[in-house]
Amino acid sequence: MARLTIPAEELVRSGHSACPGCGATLVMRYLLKGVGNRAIVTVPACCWTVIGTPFPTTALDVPMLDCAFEATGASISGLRAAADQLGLKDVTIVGFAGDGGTVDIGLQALSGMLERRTDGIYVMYDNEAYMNTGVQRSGATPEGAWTTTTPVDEFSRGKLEPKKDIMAIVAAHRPAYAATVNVAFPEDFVKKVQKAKAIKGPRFVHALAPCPPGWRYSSEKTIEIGRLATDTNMFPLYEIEDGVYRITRKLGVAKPVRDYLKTQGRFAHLGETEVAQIQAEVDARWKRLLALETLV
Ligand SMILES: Cc1ncc(C[n+]2csc(CCOP(=O)(O)OP(=O)(O)O)c2C)c(N)n1
Ligand code: SF4
Repeated sequence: MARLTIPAEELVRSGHSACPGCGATLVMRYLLKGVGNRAIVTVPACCWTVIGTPFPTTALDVPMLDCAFEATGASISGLRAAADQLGLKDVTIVGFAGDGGTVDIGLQALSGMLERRTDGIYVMYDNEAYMNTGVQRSGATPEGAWTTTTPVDEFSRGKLEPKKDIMAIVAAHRPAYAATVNVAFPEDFVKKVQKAKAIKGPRFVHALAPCPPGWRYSSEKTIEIGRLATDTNMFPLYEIEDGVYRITRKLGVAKPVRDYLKTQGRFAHLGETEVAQIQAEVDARWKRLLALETLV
């Protein structure tokens, strides 16, 4: 019989209201498998408030606090202080926010939490747009992607600006631990969360969360597309521990980014020149990451 490498306990219940194939739901599932049931999760306005709390029920078997859109980092610090006052030392405080709520509106609160050295884990699930309000571009939307605010028509070719590098912003705060994870690699995901749990201080997890309606693909393809994101180096897997970088999935030869882009309707308009530009940027970012790994 195959040996289970990730905990069997489920802390996300069935009957939630996510779309079929939702990567963000898998992020919460694997996160809680790694953290365990002594956790309090604070969630700002995003898809997950809708997924997790169809009134009068909850999809989580741990307490969940609904905070304001911009406040996740502050909410983590407040919950940690309250838990400490109550002597709840074994409780892990987790913030769980979307990319819009993190790289844009919540950036100041995240920076404050990291700078205060709050003992908590901030998880950003990255579906690369403001999905809950109808697929508007966020700072984390990749270059070239169609969204409702970066349309594809005679005047526009999708998003013009590159994806904001949240890991670099977080790394500049010298967190105790930071890691990228991907729902297509659950063992790596849960292992990193377990590691984060065991470390004290501010920790950050950047989780890729494919989104069928927002990325315009059929819902059964979530894992296949997630794998391609990492295997083309679009979304590399690595961790930063005390400032030291370690790449956790390195390929001999990465697949071409074209293989990833062609799986999703949001990139369907891109021509050969635009794909080549994206490939060049991915190659440059990968080279930089390899260089960072050699710095100690
Ligand atoms: C201050 C404020 N502005 C706008 C909103 C409306 N709003 C609710 S959810 C949301 C989108 C959230 O996007 P993201 O953080 O990327 O999470 P996702 O919806 O993609 O899961 C917005 C704009 C709000 N709740 N509060
Ligand atoms: S819109 Fe995307 S992130 Fe939101 S529930 Fe649906 S699949 Fe999940």
